Amino acid sequence: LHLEQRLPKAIVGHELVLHFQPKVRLDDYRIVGFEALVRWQHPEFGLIYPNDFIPLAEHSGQIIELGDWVVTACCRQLADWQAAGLELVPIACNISAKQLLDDELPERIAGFLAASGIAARYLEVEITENSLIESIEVAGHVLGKLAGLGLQIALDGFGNGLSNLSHIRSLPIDSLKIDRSFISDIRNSPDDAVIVSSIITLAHNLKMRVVAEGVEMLDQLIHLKTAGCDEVQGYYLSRPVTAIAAGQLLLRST
Ligand code: G
Ligand code: G
Ligand code: MN
Ligand code: NA
Repeated sequence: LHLEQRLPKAIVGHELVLHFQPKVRLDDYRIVGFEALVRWQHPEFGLIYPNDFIPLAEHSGQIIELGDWVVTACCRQLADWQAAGLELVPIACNISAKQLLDDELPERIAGFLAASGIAARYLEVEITENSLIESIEVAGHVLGKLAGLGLQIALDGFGNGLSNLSHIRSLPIDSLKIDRSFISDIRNSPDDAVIVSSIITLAHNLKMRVVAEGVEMLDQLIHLKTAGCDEVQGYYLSRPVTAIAAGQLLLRST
């Protein structure tokens, strides 16, 4: 496919787009945030999903440039909504391991925020525990700087991968996103239900919010609300949508 060779051109040539998936608060069903998910609008192959090019970008190092594009596009989106008079909610972007090892990332993000006139609390980063393996020292330092700037930090896919409870003690984490593998069968699997309620208790006792991912059915949502989960994200509420559709959802939600 030669995707890797074309990627630099895609980054500078406006072929990347962000879709946005709402996070909904279970107290009042308002949208309290969005997750930005990158797509590549390829002139020949059509819409390409991140699983088909993020690994290539990580391997080649282009993830740094791509990641900067994602953050600037999130800042631009927030600035557009602010200019339109919408009440802002944070946008979260997914950050790869390589980005977390780049100790100049916090300064660049601070620059993107300043250039767009957006307060740091409206930008969130989602990291996975797998991205902490290579160097917890450097990654912890970068996360500390991001948190110091005022960004929110979410731990993505929690409970899956290489979970290590010392991470949530030592890192500045604001919310846990329960991996969707625990949500899919929550109504029928007592084990999954116990794991989810234990994660919720753990998070709340550590003063963190809990978001459930991959909510596809009403009965899952009801179960999560009863269990005290704070926020939900998933196809039942909305698929990831274009910027225009996301703005309309936000306008109707507030
Ligand atoms: O949107 P979709 O569910 O297909 O995303 C698949 C994977 O791609 C998810 O694990 C998601 O975290 C990752 N992903 C989506 N957008 C980005 C991005 O902007 N940067 C990075 N590093 N990963 C992303
Ligand atoms: O790894 P991460 O959590 O960042 O990935 C988010 C991915 O999950 C995106 O690719 C998004 O399209 C996908 N996603 C979002 N909601 C749902 C859902 O309800 N079910 C499933 N199967 N995937 C979802
Ligand atoms: Mn994510
Ligand atoms: Na996830």
